[in-house]
Amino acid sequence: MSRLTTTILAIICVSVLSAQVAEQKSYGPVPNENQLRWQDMEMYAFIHYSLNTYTDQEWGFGNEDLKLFNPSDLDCRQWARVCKQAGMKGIIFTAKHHCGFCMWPSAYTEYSVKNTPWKNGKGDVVRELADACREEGLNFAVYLSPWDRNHKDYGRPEYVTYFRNQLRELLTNYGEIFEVWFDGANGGDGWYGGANETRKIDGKTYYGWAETFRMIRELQPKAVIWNDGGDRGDLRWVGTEAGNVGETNWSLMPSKGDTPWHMLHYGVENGDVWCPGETNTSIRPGWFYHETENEHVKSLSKLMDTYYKSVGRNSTLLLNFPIAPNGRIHPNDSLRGIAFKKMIDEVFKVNLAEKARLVKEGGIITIDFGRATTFNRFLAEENIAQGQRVKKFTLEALVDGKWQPLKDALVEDGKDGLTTIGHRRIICFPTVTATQLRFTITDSKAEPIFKKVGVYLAPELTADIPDSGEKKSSALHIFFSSPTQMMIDWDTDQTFTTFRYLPPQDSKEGIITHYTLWGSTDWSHWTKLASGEFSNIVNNPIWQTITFPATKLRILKLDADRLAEGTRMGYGDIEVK
Ligand code: FUL
Repeated sequence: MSRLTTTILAIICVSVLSAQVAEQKSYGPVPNENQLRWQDMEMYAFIHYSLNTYTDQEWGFGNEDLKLFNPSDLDCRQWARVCKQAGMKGIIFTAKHHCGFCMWPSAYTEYSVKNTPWKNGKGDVVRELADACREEGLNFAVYLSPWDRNHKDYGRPEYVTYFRNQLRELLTNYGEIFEVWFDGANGGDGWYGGANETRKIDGKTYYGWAETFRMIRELQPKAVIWNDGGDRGDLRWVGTEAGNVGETNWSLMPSKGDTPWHMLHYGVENGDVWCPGETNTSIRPGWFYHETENEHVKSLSKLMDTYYKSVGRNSTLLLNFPIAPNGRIHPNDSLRGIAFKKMIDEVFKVNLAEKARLVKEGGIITIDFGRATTFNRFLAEENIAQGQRVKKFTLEALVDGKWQPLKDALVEDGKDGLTTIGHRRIICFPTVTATQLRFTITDSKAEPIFKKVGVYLAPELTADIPDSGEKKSSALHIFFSSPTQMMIDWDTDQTFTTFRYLPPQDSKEGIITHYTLWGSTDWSHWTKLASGEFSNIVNNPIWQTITFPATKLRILKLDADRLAEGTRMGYGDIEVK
């Protein structure tokens, strides 16, 4: 063999070997710069404000009167200040919700602020908010609903052009945009320029997302794109609006194909694209402001629970603050938001691991405090720029000379919750006093690379007032005259003004989306009390309140005009007042 041949062979052998090593080390996709910057924001606000604020609705039908929009005290600076003090790093604003009303004077529609009495039609809420965010050092982003219940062409190709034109306005006229939020919700029916009908579209093909995404990349190269399936954007919805992502949360997804709920909620361990989860929820039950919810702003313990189940599970938190009819964030929401940030700071003020001795042997990190130390939170962060590598770990505390296993107390179904880590994983457990804490990586895609390990003692928070467990409906005589008709009867005439419906909580089967409510004193003459839609009830299955003029009646009849799924109406609870 000549010298040259030997050298070539050697080169081939070395490259084969290094290819094998590289293969062993490969751990899948990694985030790009935009995704990294976005993930580091951790918490940012949603702001829901539209004509719905003035009609007490969650979804407008598309024909709401423009005269309704005339806030007395609209102050975007107040929104930005509140959000900043609540620890939010940016704001995503509902520039257009499903009703089609534009919060900026779009050149492409008459259904916008330009035809409202507010500032004699010269106002632009998107501009005021974008400016306020910049002044407060917050990032700014837009929500643009693809579903438009106002537009006459919705469902036809012309609408997609209209949608892109609007998006172009938002992406060119308001400075840097950090995220573009499209909403997957679509209830079908709408006003549609007076047609008043149901229009079905195929969400995967109708909007031509690939072309829209190209336009976003060109106009806002630093923005991340939200999506809930279909074409992969840069981040994903986590399949619920309740404020939690799966305790196992991979930032990976398959680049093609459908994304059933479990993929959205838990990510996909061996997915081939980086597509991290964003947990969105509201500080109140609804997304829009409703006076009846002023006393139902989420408690501090509920918000902390949300923080642990989002930011503490390798997700970001998108927390919604609705705007009240006067044009400001209600004091109950702002106070709670600010208290939330103060509590996060309090919990993570002192990292007990900093003063401890850290010993790393193989996949085991032992944190030796040197003396009995009391704690109840553990935090770990992987350097996600190098991928999400850890698959499983254990945590043990050395208490009175014995190692005791710890598990995530927020995971309800018997699992220990000690799986992936990613950007940040926080494990909450009952307060323990121990001299050492042992963190063992038991399974990993490749050598884990940590950015931070922390141990904390969080103050005890009074839990939410526990539900008595008793259903409000247990006091009622309820029966069904058909699978879609519920009757409630009383022995004597009663005067009522309110009917409340809690949908089934564990499945979409039987959830009523459209209803008619009737009352009678004699079983034969029925007065229609109300009819309508429980909007967004599937994604956000909270109590729904129907109010009607005070009426004397003995029997109530609820017709389920449309169900989300199934053929038999269901309920979690019912209240009549
Ligand atoms: C949902 C919408 O239908 C709600 O109204 C709200 O905007 C929420 C953030 O997304 O899917």
